[in-house]
Amino acid sequence: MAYNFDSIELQWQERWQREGTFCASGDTARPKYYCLEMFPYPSGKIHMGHVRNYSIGDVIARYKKMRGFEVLHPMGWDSLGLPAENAAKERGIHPQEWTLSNIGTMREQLKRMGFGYDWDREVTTCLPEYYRWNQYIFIKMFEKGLAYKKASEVNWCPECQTVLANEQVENGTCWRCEAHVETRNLEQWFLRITDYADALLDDHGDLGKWPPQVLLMQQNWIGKSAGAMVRFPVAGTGIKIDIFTTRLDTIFGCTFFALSVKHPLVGALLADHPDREGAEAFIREVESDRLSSREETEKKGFFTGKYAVNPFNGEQVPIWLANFVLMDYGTGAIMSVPAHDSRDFEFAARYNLAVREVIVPTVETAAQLTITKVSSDKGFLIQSGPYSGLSSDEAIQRMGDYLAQNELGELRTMIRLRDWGVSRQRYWGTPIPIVYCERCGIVPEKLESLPVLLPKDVEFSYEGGSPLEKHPSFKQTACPKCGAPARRETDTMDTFFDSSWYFFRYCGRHEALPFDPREASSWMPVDLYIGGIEHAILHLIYARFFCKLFRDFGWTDQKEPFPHLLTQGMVTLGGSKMSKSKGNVVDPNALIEQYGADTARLFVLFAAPPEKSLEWSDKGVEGCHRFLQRVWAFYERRHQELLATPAKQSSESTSGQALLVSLHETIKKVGEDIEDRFKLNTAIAAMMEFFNHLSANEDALSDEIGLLRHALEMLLKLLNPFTPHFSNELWSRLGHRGLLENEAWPDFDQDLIDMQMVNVMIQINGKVRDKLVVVPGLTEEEISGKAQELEKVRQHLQGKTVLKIIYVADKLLSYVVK
Ligand code: ANZ
Ligand code: ZN
Repeated sequence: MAYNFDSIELQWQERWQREGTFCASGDTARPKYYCLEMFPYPSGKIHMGHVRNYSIGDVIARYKKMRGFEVLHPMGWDSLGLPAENAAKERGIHPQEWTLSNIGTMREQLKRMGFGYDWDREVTTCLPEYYRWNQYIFIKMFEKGLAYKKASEVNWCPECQTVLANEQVENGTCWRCEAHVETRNLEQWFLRITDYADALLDDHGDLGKWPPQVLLMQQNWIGKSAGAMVRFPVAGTGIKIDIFTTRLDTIFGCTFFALSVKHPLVGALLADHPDREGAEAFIREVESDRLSSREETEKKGFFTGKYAVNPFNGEQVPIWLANFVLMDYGTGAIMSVPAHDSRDFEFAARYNLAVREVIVPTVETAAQLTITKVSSDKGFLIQSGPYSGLSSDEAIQRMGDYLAQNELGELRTMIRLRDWGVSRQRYWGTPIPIVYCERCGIVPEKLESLPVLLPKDVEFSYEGGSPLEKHPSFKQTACPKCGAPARRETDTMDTFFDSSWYFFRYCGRHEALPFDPREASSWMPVDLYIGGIEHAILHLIYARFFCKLFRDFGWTDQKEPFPHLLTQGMVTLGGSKMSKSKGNVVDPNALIEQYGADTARLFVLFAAPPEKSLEWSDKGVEGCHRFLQRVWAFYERRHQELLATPAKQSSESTSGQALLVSLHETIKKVGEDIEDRFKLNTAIAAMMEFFNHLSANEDALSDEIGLLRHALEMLLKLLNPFTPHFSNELWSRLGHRGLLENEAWPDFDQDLIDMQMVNVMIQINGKVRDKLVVVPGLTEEEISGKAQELEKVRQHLQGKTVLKIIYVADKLLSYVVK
């Protein structure tokens, strides 16, 4: 009978579900293992990226289960957010129906892949039973001053009368109506993540199992720099402006001063400017440049007519408005040192401003005063009054002392990270549980009144603000404090809020808290978190922030939620990422229909190591399928004998011994590859190699059926995490009633491996260059293939022609080369 994956796969999926094979229990003596993959956005159906991510996680989860761990492997839906709202506008489907129906489809697809999830713990963020806890957490944050409101800028389309996300602004115009986008100041909600900036940085020490580039990206995102704040008075006015610099040592080289057009003192500086209109036009221009592209535009400036006084030497330098000074970093004002900062240099060149060098690389070069190119390296000071001759670091300390003593500023550390703006003027999100009362001000909803339900009867149109804003009664409520008529907040939360704590929720539900702290303390931290590199910054920083916050709330004792992070590579076709817009996608459904879930799993795991990108290959898929067919055919060929014979774990014959060695080597390698940075591809290669060995010796072993049975059974155990339906099917056909998932992972016998291994010397022109330690009985091709992977052998063969190869089995491989 042929390998009929369709009926096989459905049957095992049903059995897993029936037996609750993957339901985790917190109460066991077994050690725990929490394996987590990033939950998907339910956009319609699963794509290859999901198949890959979830196949990797499933192998690890199943492997750990066979290793004796109590495994938690949950799944859920990150199901609030803009696409549902767009679908509603475009197709007239309510976001809730669209989302829940997508979830239904995708859940079935995941089951069809055979992924072993504990579906009892499924989390769906768009349901009130989940988002009510977003509201609860928000209120707790509000009570501690960690959620607050402040005016902040948003993109505003005057035609559509609505707020636009950055990605909805195309070249400064609205993506929908092409009207010119403006910025507006709106009151918005923020979370005080900056309070946790130091903890987020310091605890990188606990994240040794994260990819270094992810840590670096987070570090840059938080952007902590040591520097100084310096107060510059504006000549002839009472105004003083603070700047932030990382290079206080260059202050004698400051030849001009620059301000963001958004700086609050711009108005005061320009109050008596003769060309007010020119100034305003400049400000508008910078604004629209900023909206139209995120790339660095050319440097532009406008002279304010005012001068700033350098507190170190009393020098007056011109104050400019400059487009490269950002308001949301530092103080929004800078001292410009064109000799040592390339942005300042570009600006100075354009507007003909002075350039004065004050840092040289060595003490000796201090005498030469020629400026060749901008160097921002630290060095030694010149032309810097009493500080000349000092090293940069020494000068920074002394200048810092001077600032502090004279109250002109101080040494200070700045961070780039901003508080997290969580307000969204949208419908399909968690309503922010706040009420505005004329008498009481900003009042959080009462905890016992949660959830603040998202009303279903809303109108989806672009005009006139968000659907909640336009809803006839949602806004009208009573003040939770005094009962007077009051207005409900109509902003909803950023969906990153939802994904910042869902992994706590999987641990267990609770009546009065977002999750069960007792369950969480037994399951957390997540032992392995697997997901795309695109979440390297925001999601992972927010989730780490929430974990620290929950620790301060007393809900967990964890500092870090994910001590081990695996970022899987993308799936490509024709060298570029599979994407609908490029039209280069392979639909997982088609693949399952043609080859079955086990082949699909095997291919995505075999074609590349998890963290590398994976190029799609139909040939590769076929190759994996053929492998399974060959194992199947082996069973078919021998099944009557196999069934009639008990497994035997030893052998007296040479080929029998060689098979055992190869088996134990394979058990060892597969386990080690999985444990060592999840080299699932080489683990699969080892199993394929083992099966080749087995089938090559099938005839030689035809009177050792018990041994063949043992070998096949062990192979099925090793394969089980990768191709669980296939493995269980053959396992049961061999007469076993239980599931392979409940079998222990096989042990290997190192003594047996050592005893049986042979040393094969590799000679080149009579000289021994290296040796191979291998199982006995390998062919010349197998040995020379392995030999050519040895570095020393490769070196000596490079550029040479092989004239002759002599092979003495299990002893010597000798090359004669010229
Ligand atoms: C003078 C100077 C001399 C600077 C020099 C650098 C090199 P990081 O390291 O990223 O923190 N800067 C400060 N605030 C800015 C703003 N709002 N927009 C644009 N640039 C700003 O960068 C700090 C440096 O970036 C500061 O140090 C300042 O330029 C500039 F040889 O001051 B520096
Ligand atoms: Zn009130």
